[in-house]
Amino acid sequence: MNKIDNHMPTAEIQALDAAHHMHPFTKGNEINAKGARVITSGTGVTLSDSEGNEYLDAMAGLWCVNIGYGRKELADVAARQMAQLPYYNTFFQTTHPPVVALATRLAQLAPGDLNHVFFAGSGSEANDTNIRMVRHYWASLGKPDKKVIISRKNAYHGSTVGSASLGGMTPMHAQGGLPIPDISHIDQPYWYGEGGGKSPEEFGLERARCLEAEILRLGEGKVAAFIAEPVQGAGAVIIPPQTYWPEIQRICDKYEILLIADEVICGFGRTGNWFGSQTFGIRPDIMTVAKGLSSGYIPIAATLVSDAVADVINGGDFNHGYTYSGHPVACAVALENLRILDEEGVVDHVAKVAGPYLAKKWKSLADHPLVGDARCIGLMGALELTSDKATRAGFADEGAAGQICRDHCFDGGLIMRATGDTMIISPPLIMQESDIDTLVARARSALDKTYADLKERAFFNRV
Ligand code: PXG
Repeated sequence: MNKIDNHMPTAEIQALDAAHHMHPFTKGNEINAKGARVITSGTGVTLSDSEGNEYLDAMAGLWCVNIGYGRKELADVAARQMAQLPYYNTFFQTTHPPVVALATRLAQLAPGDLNHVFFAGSGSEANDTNIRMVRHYWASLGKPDKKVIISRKNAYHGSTVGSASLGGMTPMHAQGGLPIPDISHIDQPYWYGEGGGKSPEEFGLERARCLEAEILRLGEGKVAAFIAEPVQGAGAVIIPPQTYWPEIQRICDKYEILLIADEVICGFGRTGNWFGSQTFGIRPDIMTVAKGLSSGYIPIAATLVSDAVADVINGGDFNHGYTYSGHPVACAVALENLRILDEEGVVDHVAKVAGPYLAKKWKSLADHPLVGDARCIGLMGALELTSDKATRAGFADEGAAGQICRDHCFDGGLIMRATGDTMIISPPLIMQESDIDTLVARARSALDKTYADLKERAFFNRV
């Protein structure tokens, strides 16, 4: 009687959804009144809904379905592992083959000497692990006061109490008593929005030096680590100027601050290398991975740890771990996903084919009257909607233009996200050139319709 399947009428699914399911980051009453869109299946880069509509998914789910939908190999591996050993923990002096194989593979793939892996179930959990690990690391070295973690405004590091505190999203901090103590946030390298008349290079250096200023303000003896995404994802695909990361690296080295690269979005090919750290020449001490690790087919995440940090942590008990740390089924699925990424040359495809092609097509959208900036790197990109290209002015009703555009995208068969008035994409990495043509054509059509709507609704009165 309670079976929810694809044959149930959409309205019935929506009614049950409204009655019982609470959606993340959503105005509950609004979605309940309207009825959620019911997604029922996916193949390649395409999703289908319960009404038979098809969408090109330019968000790869939530920045995660790197190999695309419908890869049966992953389902087969999961079924085999479930039959053999569906679960065992790694807490009590035990291990199992899938967790060993995945840790070994990650150590091979990761840059530098990130040879040690602590598993978690989500990016948020892995970042919570990082908070405890870096503080415990310094305490173990006799420096218990080195516990402040510096992060950035508008960073996204997760939704648990710890990881949301690391993140710099003010609407998240406003709920539930965040942030926890000893986290501090510096300004982000968002040149389009905050760079004013400065060159990107000058601005990148200036924003990197905010880290040095913060370390000096707090005192080097108080700072444990700096955490950042190589490219801010949820913050609206903020690609730092070329000068930013080298200066950040110099500062972390100079002041003995651990550098944590949050690769939850940038990892596993998104920027055209296995990791964003390689794209930007970052040498992290710790790396957070999730999402693309399993292409979202199953929840799994990890903290990758350098030899030096692991040496200290392994010196005693680390009183930390999750029931599902190194879950055998999740590890087996992740391994199969990494095999596909590797053997099918998906990362190279992003670097040599899809990334350059997207760059050419995506940047051509900058000529649209509504677009103030069209930027991308690898297979992630953003369009800044503006009411005045010359001044980069936004709109009086912030976020409304983005939502109008997002709705036109959906109606036109394209899933593109709005973050405020910035449209963002992060499609599956297996996109072919013809998919990119479709993506960009649908995006342009949605922009045209949005522009017409905004004019009609007098959104441009401000300028
Ligand atoms: N770090 C980064 C860089 C992320 O993007 C997390 C950590 C947390 O991962 P989990 O698996 O705990 O969600 C993320 C997640 C959005 C959006 O609106 C982005 C994420 C999650 C939810 C929404 O773009 N990223």
